[in-house]
Amino acid sequence: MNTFRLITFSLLFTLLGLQTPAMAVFPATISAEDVMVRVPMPGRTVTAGYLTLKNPTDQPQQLTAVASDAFERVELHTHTHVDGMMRMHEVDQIEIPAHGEVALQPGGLHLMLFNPLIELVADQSLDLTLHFADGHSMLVQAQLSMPPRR
Ligand SMILES: [Cu+2]
Repeated sequence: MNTFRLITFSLLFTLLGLQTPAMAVFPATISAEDVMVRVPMPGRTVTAGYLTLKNPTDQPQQLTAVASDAFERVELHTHTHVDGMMRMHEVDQIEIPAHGEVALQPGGLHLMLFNPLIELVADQSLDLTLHFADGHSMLVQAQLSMPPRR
């Protein structure tokens, strides 16, 4: 679809009092899906968060930090195998490849959230702010979920 057609379409939608289709006008950007934070286990002050980041742009993007009003501190973590043991450690950033995605999930990359500042209740949601290396940030809603039973 060429630019003239896009403009015509936008004008038509405007004349009809409809919203202009967002995809036709704004450039593609990072999206976050399945954003989830575990309710901490009883007596614990640390918990994990997971999400999938999709990057429809032509450039790789890097998630550099996550912040939440509900926690004192949030770190980016990964798991590595050391001498047959699963260990986790902090990473500086998480890369989302161009036209690709990265999943933060149990056993791999994840968010580590420290010292909740509010009471966390399953099925409620909380805001996370994602910060990227190119300077932009994004507010996403995380669903609070109970830890898996063992
Ligand atoms: Cu961790």
